[in-house]
Amino acid sequence: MILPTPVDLVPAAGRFTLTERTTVRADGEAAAVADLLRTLLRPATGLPLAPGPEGTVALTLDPGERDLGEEGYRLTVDPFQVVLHAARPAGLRHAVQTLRQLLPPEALSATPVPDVEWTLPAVRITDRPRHAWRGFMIDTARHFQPLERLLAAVDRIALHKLNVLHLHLTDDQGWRLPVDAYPELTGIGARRARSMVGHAGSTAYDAQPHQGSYTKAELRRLVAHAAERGVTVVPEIDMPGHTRAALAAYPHLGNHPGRRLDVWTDWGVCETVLGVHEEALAFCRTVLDETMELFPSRYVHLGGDECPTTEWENSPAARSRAAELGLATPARLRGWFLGEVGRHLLDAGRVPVCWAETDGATLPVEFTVMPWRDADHGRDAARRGHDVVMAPHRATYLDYPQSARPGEPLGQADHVVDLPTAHAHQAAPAHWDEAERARVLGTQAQLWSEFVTTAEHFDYLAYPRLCAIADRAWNPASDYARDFLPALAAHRPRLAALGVHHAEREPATT
Ligand code: TNX
Repeated sequence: MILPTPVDLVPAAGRFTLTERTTVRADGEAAAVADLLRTLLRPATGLPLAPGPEGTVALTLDPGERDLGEEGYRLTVDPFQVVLHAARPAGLRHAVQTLRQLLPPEALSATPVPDVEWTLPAVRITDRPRHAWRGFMIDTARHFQPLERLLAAVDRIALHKLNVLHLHLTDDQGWRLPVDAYPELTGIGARRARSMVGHAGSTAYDAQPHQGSYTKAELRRLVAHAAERGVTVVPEIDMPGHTRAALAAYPHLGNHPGRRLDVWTDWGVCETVLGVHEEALAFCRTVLDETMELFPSRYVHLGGDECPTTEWENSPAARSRAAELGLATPARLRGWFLGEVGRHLLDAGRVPVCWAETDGATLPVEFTVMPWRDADHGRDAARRGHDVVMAPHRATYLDYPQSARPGEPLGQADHVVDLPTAHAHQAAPAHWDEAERARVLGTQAQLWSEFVTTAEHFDYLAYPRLCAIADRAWNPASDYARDFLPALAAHRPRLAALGVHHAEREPATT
């Protein structure tokens, strides 16, 4: 049983076994996907799966197969051959992930597994995703997430046929992106003296520094590793709020040039924001130029969330800027700021993305919007003509506890996102009209990392809820009890073979 659940799967009689002698036929662009198949199967199986024109495993591409679209595929297994077929390489990569899941779960192990027959059941699968954007956001700012964890995350999300890794790289508590023009962003901004223990507003702190940043070489490696697996890395540089770490490094970018700030050690929403002057705009453009050099993705995320406007309201310079621009109130400067910086991305041929906030009406229509508060903010944005990627916190925030059971580790406390809730989230809700639904690019899960300090906790929060979100984003017809839960039961040994520390129990269903 495959996860995400395929749209159409017909079991057939017989089976096919991969052996030392099995060869793989793949022409043109399919050859790179055959390499991926070898890379993924070799650690556990040791099988060479050598290229050969007569191969009984065939990867074929036919751009004329319009029905399969960008990411659809057909996978046919019979006793004589295995055929992976798609219109585009992205579809073939998904076929490879399905093939891996048809094998015994040990096939996903990172180390050799002796004495296993690498057998596939005969089957005919025709499959394609409901949504083009199926993402996972990782917050690398609140707690630094080492490169190895991100590389592993890419492997795992590709297994679940997710195709976007959204990297939240900067925030009040840390700046993780190297920028040559502003070296103190990581020199000063990547380290904080301590961390608040507990939720926002707590008065307890640990006594240890927290730090970390990536090198450009590491980020390039991540982008290449992801691309080979069909995953696009979308970088996020949060602005004009959530910039305290940058302001600790370069105070002149803020609203009080002479002030010395530390990298924030608290959780919650920080009052300190960028100024609305030319230096701050030039800073953002330069940072984005270096970001675009590292990340070829069409989409670049500008954050834009939770931007308190008190500093602007109290700043004569910001107030007069708002007046010059004809804005009704300095609070409108957020939309103006994002519009200015967004235009820089548009001029470079990229699409700006930002989190939806209540003043979203002032954003240029070219922005793609991510509603995170209320799902129906997505509907408002769609009506204004924005493309939308749904990320409503009540269904997609994996930093929320997954149950109210005693002993559940510390998470954002105000809500529980259990497995049925994560699975129930429809990115394009039935009560929206056709035109609104057509604006929905897809959906994604968010792992904010205030409380995520170890690989084990990261996995525990992500799995299996990410499996549920991936299933729903791929196959909207999948029923929780009838389709998803049995697929998850078959999938858990795969997670175990991958070394994922997944939450073991499903909540009781009634
Ligand atoms: C809200 S969602 C935030 C994050 C926090 C998260 C905690 C969003 C755009 N902003 O800064 O980490 O809540 O759940």
